[in-house]
Amino acid sequence: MFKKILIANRGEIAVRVIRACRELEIPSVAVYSDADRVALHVLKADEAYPIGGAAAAESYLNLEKILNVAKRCGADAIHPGYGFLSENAKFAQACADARIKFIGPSPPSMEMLGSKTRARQEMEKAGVPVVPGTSRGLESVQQAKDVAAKIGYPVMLKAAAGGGGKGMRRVGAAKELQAALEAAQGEAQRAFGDGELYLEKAILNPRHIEMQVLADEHGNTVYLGERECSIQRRHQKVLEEAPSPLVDLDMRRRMGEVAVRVAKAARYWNAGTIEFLVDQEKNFYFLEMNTRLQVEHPVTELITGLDLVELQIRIAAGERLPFRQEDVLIRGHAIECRIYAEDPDNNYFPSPGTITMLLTPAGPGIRLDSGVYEGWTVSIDYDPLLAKLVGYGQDRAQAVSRLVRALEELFVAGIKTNVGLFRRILGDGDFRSGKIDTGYLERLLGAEVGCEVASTERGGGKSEAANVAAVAAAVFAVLDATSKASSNGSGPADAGAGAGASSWKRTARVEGLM
Ligand code: MV4
Repeated sequence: MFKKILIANRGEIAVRVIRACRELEIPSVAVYSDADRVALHVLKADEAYPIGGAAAAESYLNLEKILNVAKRCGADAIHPGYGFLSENAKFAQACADARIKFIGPSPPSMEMLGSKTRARQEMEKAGVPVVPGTSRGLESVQQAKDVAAKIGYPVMLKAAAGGGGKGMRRVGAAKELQAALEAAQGEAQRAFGDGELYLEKAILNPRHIEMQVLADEHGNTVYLGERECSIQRRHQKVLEEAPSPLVDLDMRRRMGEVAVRVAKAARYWNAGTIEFLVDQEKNFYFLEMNTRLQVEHPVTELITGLDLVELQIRIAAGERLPFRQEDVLIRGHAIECRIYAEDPDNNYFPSPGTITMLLTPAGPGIRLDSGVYEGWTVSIDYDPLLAKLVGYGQDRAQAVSRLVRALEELFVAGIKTNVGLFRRILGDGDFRSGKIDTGYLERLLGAEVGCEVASTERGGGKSEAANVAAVAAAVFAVLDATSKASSNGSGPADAGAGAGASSWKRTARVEGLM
């Protein structure tokens, strides 16, 4: 087993990895930027070292600084968490070159799956169902038109180096194709330094369902069930659950076996996630594989009883999987709410500031993976995820009631949060009956009165003025939060629409005490 693990990340996921290290009795090492000197992960780790400026490029993305700390403090493994360097094959290779174990897959696996066209080629070869389309970079407008005519419009243009919806475009007809190709190629070139594009048939109103896999370095691979991730906004997941209300035993087995085939085709090891698009007839298609631990891993942990981070560490240390596929049992239901420092009244823009009061939920079936504490100042430099509130129950209804109860217990003051959004989703009839697809959240928010930006977008062309106004409001929100940080004037964060009268009364009572 490792002697010391460095966590190349921050926030709730760094805290999550530190917890696993503690249980394994492995000393943990935090790294932190100038903005994170008193961050929760720094307070909780056994050792902590500064790595540079607040900008991620100067700290959490700086592979040399991180490797230098690892060498200096004697860490023999690095856990990358999610985001930052977690899917960077060059970083994984640099770790190997420094004889430090990267807790994740091999660099060649990461490279193969990082190129979406290469991944499609390999998966087609392996007999994995992929969305009809091209698996090589598009070479001309004419070629794109020929393929699109054959598979039928609408089609999606995607960046080979992209993923997660970045640089994606929907094309409804042949006459739009040339302009879309040129725009998408420029965008991909600027965003990823690689303009390669491919084309897929557009699946209408798809669901996004992903399968967790775990593989050891000795060729054993298992699937741990699916997660339903259809509740997203602008490619940002908001709420995830496991199992998916759509998936029955037979579908789970078929998707799981395909996921294992994907992992084996990529000679994959450690934890990974295979993303599928599911159409209205419940056909599923491979989309991409994420080569990291995901934000939403806790819902899988709750329904399987497994500790994914502990297993990641054991696998990286060369251990064999301690169970077989037939030993993996799925029991109960789990739902995760991603609590963000966002302003629901300002188009869910990041809303940094100091948390002046924090009351956290607990009790039966509640798990809170948090990266913040009362008094902590949420900065604008990073993703504004504060915590993940996860509800678990014997069935979906119990998971929902427990979450609703926990959301009532949660109280955050000083910053705005998206907590009110979860009250709406969990109380919504379509959600409760499992009628969700990737358009669900836009529909729910679009139906909201006074949601002007969203309704403008639904109407077609984006309003430049609305975007400019939103950016301006966000800038003012930041300036405002800074100027009155000590006046306690920013008020309760979670008393938004739908909170109900009792919540307002409670807010008044708590404020009266402060
Ligand atoms: C698609 C699609 C429809 N058809 N591909 C967006 C994220 C990226 N991983 C893939 N995405 C999509 N790819 C085809 N051929 C629709 C989406 C999509 C989506 C997917 C998952 C979750 C939310 C989404 C929201 C809009 C579009």
